[in-house]
Amino acid sequence: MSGGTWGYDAHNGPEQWHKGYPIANGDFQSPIDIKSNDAKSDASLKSLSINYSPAAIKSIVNVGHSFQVLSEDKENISVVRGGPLQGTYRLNQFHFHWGPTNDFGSEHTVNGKGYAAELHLVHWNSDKYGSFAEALKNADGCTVLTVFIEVGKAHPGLQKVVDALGLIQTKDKQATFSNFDAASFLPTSLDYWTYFGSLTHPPLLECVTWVIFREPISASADQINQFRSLLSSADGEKQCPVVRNNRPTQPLKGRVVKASF
Ligand code: 3UG
Ligand code: ZN
Repeated sequence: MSGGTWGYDAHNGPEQWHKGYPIANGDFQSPIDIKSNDAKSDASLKSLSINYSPAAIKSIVNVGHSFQVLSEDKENISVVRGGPLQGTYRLNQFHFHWGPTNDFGSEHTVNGKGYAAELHLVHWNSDKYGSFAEALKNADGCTVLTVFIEVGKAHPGLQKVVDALGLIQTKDKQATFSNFDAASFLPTSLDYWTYFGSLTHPPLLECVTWVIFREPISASADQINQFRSLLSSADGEKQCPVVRNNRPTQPLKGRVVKASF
């Protein structure tokens, strides 16, 4: 990674990240393989309460290795509470992870099986911390609601996102993206697994209560294919598509995954 920045290629990818970010070899890294038979069913886990406001969604931005849809960071208008969480966590952004083909693009796996893509709805603990940046430095700082995506019927909500990708083809481009219902991405059942882990790319901070929905949602092959049309290159540079942005699974190191069901 010397002289450059991290990415997902051989020279700057997940196997190299530990050189700039030693926590890559830490005890609470993500993603993981969820072994469903080892997950501990926990009757005390409450159900999740998710309240998203379409008015909170503001913009879509190309961050080079991926794209993000940003939510209003100033007020608790889109939040998650309950489940394994203490207090209120505010939506900051959502983004996706994908792979070179739709056979395997997710970060988390279930019993060794990957999905075509994975959605991360990223939230921070706005009861305890003053900003997302501050929350990242704390074990109870963040929660990421995670939805697996399988190939099937086209997803109407995702189509609005895919249509906006044309406006942010190159790195650092931003576009207005508003009045979007992030709740349209939630599966019918809110049964979930939960465990403590990290951000899945640098800075890899161990600040995330992961909440992973058991039931996947569907998107069409064409919708997922269009993620790979995003460019990691800036305007005027040699065009370089984001072929993949998924980290392989990391050692569990004694952690116990809990199941809400
Ligand atoms: C994330 C995730 C982040 C990050 C990351 F916000 F949501 S993930 O959901 N894939 O675990 C960040 F690295 F991996 N950050 C937060 C990126 C840099 C700024 C702080
Ligand atoms: Zn992510």
